[in-house]
Amino acid sequence: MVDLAYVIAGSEATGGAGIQADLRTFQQFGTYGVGTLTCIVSFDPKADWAHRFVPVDPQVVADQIEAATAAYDLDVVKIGMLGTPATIDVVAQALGARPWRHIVVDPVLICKGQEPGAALDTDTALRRQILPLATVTTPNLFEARTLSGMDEIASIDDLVESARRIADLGPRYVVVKGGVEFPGDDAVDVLFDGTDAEILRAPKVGSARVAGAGCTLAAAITAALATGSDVTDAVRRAKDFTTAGIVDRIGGNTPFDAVWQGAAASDR
Ligand code: PXL
Repeated sequence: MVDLAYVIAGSEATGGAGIQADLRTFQQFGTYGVGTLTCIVSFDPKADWAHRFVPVDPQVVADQIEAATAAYDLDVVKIGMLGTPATIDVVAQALGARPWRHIVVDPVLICKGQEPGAALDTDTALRRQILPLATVTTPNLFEARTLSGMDEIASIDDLVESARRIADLGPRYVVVKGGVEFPGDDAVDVLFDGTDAEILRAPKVGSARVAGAGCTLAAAITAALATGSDVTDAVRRAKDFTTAGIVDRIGGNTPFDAVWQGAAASDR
C-alpha cells in the first residue's frame, strides 16, 4: 500500500512555491499526495512580480479537508501558507478533530500582497493556534527572528537559541534554516529536539534565494515521515533533496529561479 502525504497550502501561480512544489516533492518520495488549497498567490509580472493574494472561502477550505480526510486515513500533514485568521480558525479546528502522527508547519508569516495590519493578525493567529500543534516546524531566518523575538541571528549559537525559544511555543522539533542570508559559505540548518541541537550543513549554492526551497524542505520532511522515517532522518533526507533541487534549479522569465524537485530522483 502506498504511503499518503497530505498538504494544506496555497497555490503560487508560477509553480515554483506553494502546493505545486509540495505535490511534486511528495511524488518524488513515492507518496500519494493529497492537497487542500487555502489561497491563490499570483505574482504580477507588470509590477516587479509583486504578490497578488486571494484567500479561498474558509467554508471551501473546510469542505476540502472534509473530503480529503473522509477519503483517506491521513495521518501526516504539512501546513503551508494559510493566509487569513478565518482560514487559520478552520484549519486549527480540523487539525484538532483527529489524531495526527505528524503535523509539519512551515510558518509562512508574510505575504507581500497583504496589508500590514491583516498580516499581523494572521501571524498572531498562526503562532497561537497552529504552531502549538506542530510536531515539526521549519522557520527561515526572518520567521525565526519574528517567532523568537530575537533581533539578530548571526551565529550557530543564535540559531540554536532561536530554535529553543520557538520550541517553547509548542512544536516538538524545530528546524531553523540559515539559508543564503546566514553568514558563511555553508547553508546551515539547526534541528532542535527540545534538548539537543544537530547542525546540518551543505555548501551554499550561489547567494540568491531560490523560490520553493522552504516549501520543498518542509514537504520533503512530511513525505519522508509518511514513509516511516523518524524526524532526524526525515530532516537529513529533506535537506539532501532540497540541496539537489537547488543545484539543478530551473530559470524562467522571473528574476528568481525555482527548485527542481526531479533533480534527486536517481539518488533514491
Ligand atoms: O515560499 C512561501 C510561499 C508559500 N506558499 C505560497 C507562496 C509562497 C511565496 O510566494 O506564494 C502560496
